Amino acid sequence: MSTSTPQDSWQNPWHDAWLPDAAFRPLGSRRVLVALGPDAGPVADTVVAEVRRATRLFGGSFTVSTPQERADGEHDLTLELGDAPQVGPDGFVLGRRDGRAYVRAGTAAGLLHGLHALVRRGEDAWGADDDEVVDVPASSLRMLDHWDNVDVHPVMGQVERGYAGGSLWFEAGRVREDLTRVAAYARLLGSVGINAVSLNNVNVHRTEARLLTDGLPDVARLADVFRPHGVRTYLSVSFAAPMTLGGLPTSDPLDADVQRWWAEAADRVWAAVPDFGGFVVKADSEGQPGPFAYGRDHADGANLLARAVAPHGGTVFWRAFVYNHTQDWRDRSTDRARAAYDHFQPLDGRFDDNVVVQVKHGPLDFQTREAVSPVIGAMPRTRVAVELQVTQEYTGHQKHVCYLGPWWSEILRFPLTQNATRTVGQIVTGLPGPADADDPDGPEAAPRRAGGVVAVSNVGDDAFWTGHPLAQANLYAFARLAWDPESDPVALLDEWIGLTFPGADPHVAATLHRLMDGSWRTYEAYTAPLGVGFMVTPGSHYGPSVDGYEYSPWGTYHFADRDGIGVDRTRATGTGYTGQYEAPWRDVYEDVATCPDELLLFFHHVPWEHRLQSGTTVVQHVYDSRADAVDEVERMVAAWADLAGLVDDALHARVTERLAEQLRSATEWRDQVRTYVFRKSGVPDASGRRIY
Ligand code: GCW
Repeated sequence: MSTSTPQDSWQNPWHDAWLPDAAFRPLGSRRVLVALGPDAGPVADTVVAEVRRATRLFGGSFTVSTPQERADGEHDLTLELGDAPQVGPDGFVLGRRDGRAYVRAGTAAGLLHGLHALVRRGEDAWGADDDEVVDVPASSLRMLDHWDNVDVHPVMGQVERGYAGGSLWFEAGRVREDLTRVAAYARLLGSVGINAVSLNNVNVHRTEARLLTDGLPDVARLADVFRPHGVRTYLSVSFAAPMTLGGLPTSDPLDADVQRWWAEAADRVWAAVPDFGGFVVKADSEGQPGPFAYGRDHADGANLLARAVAPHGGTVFWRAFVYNHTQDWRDRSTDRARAAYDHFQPLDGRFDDNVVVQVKHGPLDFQTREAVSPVIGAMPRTRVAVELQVTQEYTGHQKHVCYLGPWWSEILRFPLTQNATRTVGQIVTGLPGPADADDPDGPEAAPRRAGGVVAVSNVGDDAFWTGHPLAQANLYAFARLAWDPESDPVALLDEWIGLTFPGADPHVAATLHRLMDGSWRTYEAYTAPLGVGFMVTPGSHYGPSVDGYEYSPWGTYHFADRDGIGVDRTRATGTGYTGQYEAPWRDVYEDVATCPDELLLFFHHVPWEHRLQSGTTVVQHVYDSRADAVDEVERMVAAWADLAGLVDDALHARVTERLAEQLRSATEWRDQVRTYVFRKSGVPDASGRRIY
């Protein structure tokens, strides 16, 4: 049994995540030449610092030279900044020739990414000569949004929907003095190619708004910490800022004073942070101010900010999460799922080029299972980004093991538009799709529409970064999928395991894989069934409350009664939501016979004894899958217990504690959902398992 404390086994009071020293051993024991031009900049300094650190730790050596000097001396690896037009601003070439490895890039950021790609390959990077790999990110924008509050919010705390302690940078009303930990975070992000962070909550409270004014020196300090890792800084702003900060009587986007106020605000921000990225905006959503107050639409609102930031090369990320959160549950015609499309699709073509419409991946709100949002494919004349949620708001609050890579991969690979021939990943990254030749805007249109891949971060000042140590894999997988939406989420899981637990007993890697690989489906199987969503405790969104949102102004009902369950979103008899999709999905989802089982209750209201494509009935599916999933959690608990002494003690203890809560919570879900369904339907469980 290992007796080490975290402080013994980690270099810092926080966990090393996927960058433990041991992962650098293959690189650090080699002779490395870093060939840079003069004044290569802060990211190049990071490359040098990484190599210096690794070679000092593991006995290798390194030289920094200009490209002209590079022939001198014997080297095992050359990291070279030079001409590499084929890899764009972030990519790199990696290969091995005549027994030597090399990484070449046209920018320091590309070189940094190449260095880490080499680290990820471990000893394999040092084997026989290999074909050259050209690795270019699919998306030029790979962004994490942080819902961090400057002040501790009375309900939401320091980080809204944060399950990993406080904010890494804000503490009790201000930016922390000591940003050492932020630098460690920036290093983690840079190592997996994240290149943008938004610092503050999209729900902008009064103190956050001040980041735009007297908070700017602090924003600049944070930008200084992120910059050496190739990460640009963004801020969430309030649409009402001209009034709350500027003292103007209005925030009307067509008002000249308002326009001037934003232009001056942008001037101040870029004066403080010359490479600032831009603004993220949640407007007319869940109580946030927006253009509707002035009878204007979201294009008017977004373009107001876009024109203010355009002279600086800035971008506005305008969120499409707009719906009526004060609806009446008695009103059967209002469907929250329709809202984003109804608001935004008619505006296609009206947004300025430096506006990105940021769309949640599903039409509701980051549920465990939702249909893919039709908005993503419905705006061919608009730059669109997809927004994923790494923080586990609806997927177990980082108390449950829930590896989300497979879910995001399904979303990114989903063929949404143009008769199902362009995937979400292709739309948001601009990667060519098979339908480009038929594109009404011409084959070159796809890249113009690319808005990027964005997610809500799951980190905090917790020693493990993410509360649940295994939730680090979600941050890792998101970043890697943002780089390449086609990557295999199972391979990414193994990559993460290999880096985070280097040199571990093979039993450790196998157990981690076994615990995490299917964990999203297990979570789905003990929570809300067949895509119906919600059924969570209102407010916290943790734990079961089957009718929690059934009579609520927020929408999202399941309509269970003695005869059946589900939401009729068909064109024929329901809310018409299926009509927001292009063919074939508008028909696939419309027909109960072709609608995939996992989304059946999202699209249809069916009798309890409706037979699924799987052959079982809805009611029996609910009974069986909930019970089987809890059995699986029991096996997960046992498998983890078996790793005691084989992984870091503190990490083992933390996961053990979380798994105990997962088992308790999953059992509660199982029993409440099964019992609810039995009481409504009166249909007994054919398996004879206990119902309360
Ligand atoms: O999922 C909901 C959350 C809110 C969040 C909102 C949003 C930041 O419950 O906490 O607010 O979505 O995405 O804007």
